[in-house]
Amino acid sequence: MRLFVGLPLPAGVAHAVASVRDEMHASMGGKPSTTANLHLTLAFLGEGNVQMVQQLRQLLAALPTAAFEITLDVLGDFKRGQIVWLGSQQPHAALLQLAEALRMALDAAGIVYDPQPFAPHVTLLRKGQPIRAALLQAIHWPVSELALYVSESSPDGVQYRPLYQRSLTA
Ligand code: 2AM
Repeated sequence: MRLFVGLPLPAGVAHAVASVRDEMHASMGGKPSTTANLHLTLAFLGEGNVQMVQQLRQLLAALPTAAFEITLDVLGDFKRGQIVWLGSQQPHAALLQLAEALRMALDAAGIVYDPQPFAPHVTLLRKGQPIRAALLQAIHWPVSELALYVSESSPDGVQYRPLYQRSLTA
């Protein structure tokens, strides 16, 4: 099982992000994320088993997390357009704290994750074109859910399926 922890987008936010994705896809091609797959990765865990999923459920349930809001207002890319994403001009302290608390809990539990520095973004499409970072009309995202996902491949493409989901409290 290929696992990661992320923030799912509520339907209204996913809809707004999907229209930016569609514009980018129309202008540069590439392989768009499906609307259902849109999310922000907090930690990529890689291969895991059932026992690890159980451990992760407990770990995520115990995270001290409060709801917060993210503003998505910047379009950018990694690896010269291999990943085209939507992110935030300003870092959000609550988001960085949540990612840090998660990483500390994973460290304490001995669960290995991709150690690259946290670079919050929502992937719009892959295999696109290099772009110049641009400001967009802000999309306000009230973050109120956290999920453990499994990445599953099928003939229809990759699907990110939540195995566990919890609310963040207001
Ligand atoms: P993304 O966050 O840029 O979209 C499942 O593969 C998800 O985990 C994807 O959203 C993917 O990219 C993210 N991810 C983060 N680090 C990864 C890594 N080292 N390998 C694969 N996917 C990774």
